[in-house]
Amino acid sequence: MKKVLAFDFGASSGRAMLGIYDQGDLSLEEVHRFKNYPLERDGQLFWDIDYLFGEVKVAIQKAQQTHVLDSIGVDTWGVDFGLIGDDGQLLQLPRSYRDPYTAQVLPAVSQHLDLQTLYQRTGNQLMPINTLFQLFATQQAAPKLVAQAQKFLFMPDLFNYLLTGKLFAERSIASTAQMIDPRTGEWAADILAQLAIPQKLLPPLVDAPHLAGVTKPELGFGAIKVINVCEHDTASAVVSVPNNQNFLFISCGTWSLIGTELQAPVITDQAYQYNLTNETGINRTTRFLKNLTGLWIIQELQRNLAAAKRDYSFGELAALADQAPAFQCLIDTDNPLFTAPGPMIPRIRYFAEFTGQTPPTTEGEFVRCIYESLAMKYKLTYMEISAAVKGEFDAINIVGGGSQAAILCQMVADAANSRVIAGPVEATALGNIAVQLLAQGEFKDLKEIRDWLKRYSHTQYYVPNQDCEVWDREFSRYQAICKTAGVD
Ligand code: LFR
Repeated sequence: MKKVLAFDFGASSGRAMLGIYDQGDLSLEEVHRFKNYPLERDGQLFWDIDYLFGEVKVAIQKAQQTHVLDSIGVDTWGVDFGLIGDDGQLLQLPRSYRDPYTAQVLPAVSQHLDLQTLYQRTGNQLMPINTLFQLFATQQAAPKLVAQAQKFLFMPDLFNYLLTGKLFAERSIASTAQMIDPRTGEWAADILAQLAIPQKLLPPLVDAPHLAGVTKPELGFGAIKVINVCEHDTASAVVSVPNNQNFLFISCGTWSLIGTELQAPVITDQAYQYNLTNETGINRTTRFLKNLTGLWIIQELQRNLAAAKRDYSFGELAALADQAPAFQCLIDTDNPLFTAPGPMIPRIRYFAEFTGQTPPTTEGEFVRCIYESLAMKYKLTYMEISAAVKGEFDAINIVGGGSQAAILCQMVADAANSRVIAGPVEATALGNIAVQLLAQGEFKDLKEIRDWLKRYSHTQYYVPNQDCEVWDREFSRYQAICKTAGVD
């Protein structure tokens, strides 16, 4: 029997999931959940690291009250990092990518290097939030700070460092940075040189699963192994796609990551034009994908409504959307208008009016508008990815929280005219746990993990219905709307 603890830091909460694995049976228990909103100081957004590490310690204590832990693994979203000084301490709170401080960074970077060459070198979709751009913006605003730094650490590696005192960069999280050459899997040091970012900042790269170290004695937990799992939450989620065939995955949480798993990166002009990214997964596979906005707008809408004393669960919001008329209003869910936290209703109204549509009025209409727009975006991206890899997919696997939204899963089946396999919901935590179990020798390889997940995880199937033609028709209108709005 093995007992492992998986930490997953998401956009609104962090969680510690205890996995107890015994010969093919897994019991999964949330031992601790805590808030994870960015800390606002002087109009800037940061990771509240002392509070969060405090919660990590509480979670370990709670788990240890009744269990002897075999290992711990941490995953978070990509790109964010902390800077460590010569004394081994954080130099300042890590910035949150939700802070729009990099919004204008691409033109500034393009003064130093050609952006298409940067894509060719790193294979990463050019998103202003990427680590390279955050580092560049930090260096521009605070050169002394970067000069004082001894290392930079991605967020999960930072938590591992606080636990073990060891400094590493796990490859899946590092592959979100725009700083890795995906052909070799090593740092693209020349890129950093061109931006005058010191190479001494780069920690050694490791592949999951890797033993980062054991918990420091002064923490009082004894020596628990800390494993570098696939520390990028999306990489962990893709580990647990319960399919060993040719799948398109949608990891649907706050973000939607839509893509496929390949043996080598695809870095072509077409992939560049579609803004498709090459990230690294388990066994150095390529996650060839696009980062899209996911449930974020609905999550914010739910928060906005709750603040106005109108509390709805996701299920209730989906039920309202189900009652609302189809295809009234469509938005581009990736329009920058929707990126920052804040009131979504006026933003959707503004978008609708700007693109000559009648804005939604009821809550159900707003939610339906978001779900339909997401499904349209997935359809578009499905087409782009198929074109870029010159192939079709056997099925779409939706994993993560969004796989619970039957309304969305059916829309995706209809929009893409494809079979949809939905689940597991807990994909990220399961991927984190499975890779810890791989480290403990409980699984032989990725195939064995996925075969086990096929049996273990609860999945739902959706097949396209007759609405496919309507979706095709509405798709042209959607594309025209996006064009008017100026993105895609
Ligand atoms: C999902 C995710 C995406 C990444 C975005 C920002 O949580 O990790 O994969 O692009 O967050 O880091």
